[in-house]
Amino acid sequence: LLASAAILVPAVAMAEGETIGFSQIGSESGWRAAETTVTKQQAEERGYDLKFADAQQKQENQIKAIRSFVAQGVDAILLAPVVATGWEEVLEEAKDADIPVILLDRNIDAPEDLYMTAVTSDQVHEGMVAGNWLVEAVGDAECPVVELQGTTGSSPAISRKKGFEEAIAAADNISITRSQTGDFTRAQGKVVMESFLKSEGGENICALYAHNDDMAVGAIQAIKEAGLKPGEDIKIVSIDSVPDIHLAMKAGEANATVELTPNMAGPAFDVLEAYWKDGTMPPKWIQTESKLYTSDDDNAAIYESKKDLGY
Ligand code: GZL
Repeated sequence: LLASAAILVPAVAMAEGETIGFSQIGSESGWRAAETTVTKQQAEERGYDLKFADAQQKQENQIKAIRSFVAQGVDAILLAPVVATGWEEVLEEAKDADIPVILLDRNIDAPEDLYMTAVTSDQVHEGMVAGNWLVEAVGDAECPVVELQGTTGSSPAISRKKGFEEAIAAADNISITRSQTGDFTRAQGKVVMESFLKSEGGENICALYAHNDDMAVGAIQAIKEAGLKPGEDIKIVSIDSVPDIHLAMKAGEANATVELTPNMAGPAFDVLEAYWKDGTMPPKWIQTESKLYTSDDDNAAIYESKKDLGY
């Protein structure tokens, strides 16, 4: 006897064909351009329909984008939050719509139930790695440091400052004499470094700590235009490991960088697929690796390995 025809119900909602909204900060740095490239590639490979929104580094544009994604009824939202505060209201709306939100590359000050997980590096650790490198590099020589901070109010700017200061705290010969935001951009990094050189005098600056490589690359230009040798007269340590900082290190114009992977979307999509498959919930933090590179490394080879990744 033929049993009544089984009604084939998909056992699980397949990830294929899901619609995902991505609220991206902008393209302020080479690193972020690479993150966007990788995210789009990953979505393509996994068969997602990715709705991409570039906020031009404005939180209100990110909030508008999230509201639009909720109205469209997307299956998940990726958010790279430009600053750490001001997200509760709009993330409550996503939660009420049962749309999982995953944070990419930055953290927020909000109740953990408002996002599924955060895929980020340990940004305090990144600052400590940079500070520890400088402590090693200068020994007991007097070393006044200038600091180019990331975007004001962003989690990397807050945490990378904290970690660096912890690392140099015990070194009486190392102190931060000037600190100002360069908003993670090359252009601002150059402008602010020019003001540091003018106010301090290049001969009174031993090192630059930049919260990302793009600001360091801008500062290198300013240091050269001031007639000084970046990487020698002024040591330079920064974060991201973008291709151009490896070119600078190869030329002896920068000294160290802490690598940040642009592939935050891969782990994010993996946990979404696990959730859609059987309801598995990820931990609240998925930490990406941080690796120190210096001018002693084979920077030509590292540049070649990164130059086509969309930076
Ligand atoms: C850090 C990330 C930072 C990069 C910068 O996780 O948010 O934002 O270090 C980018 O290059 O602007």
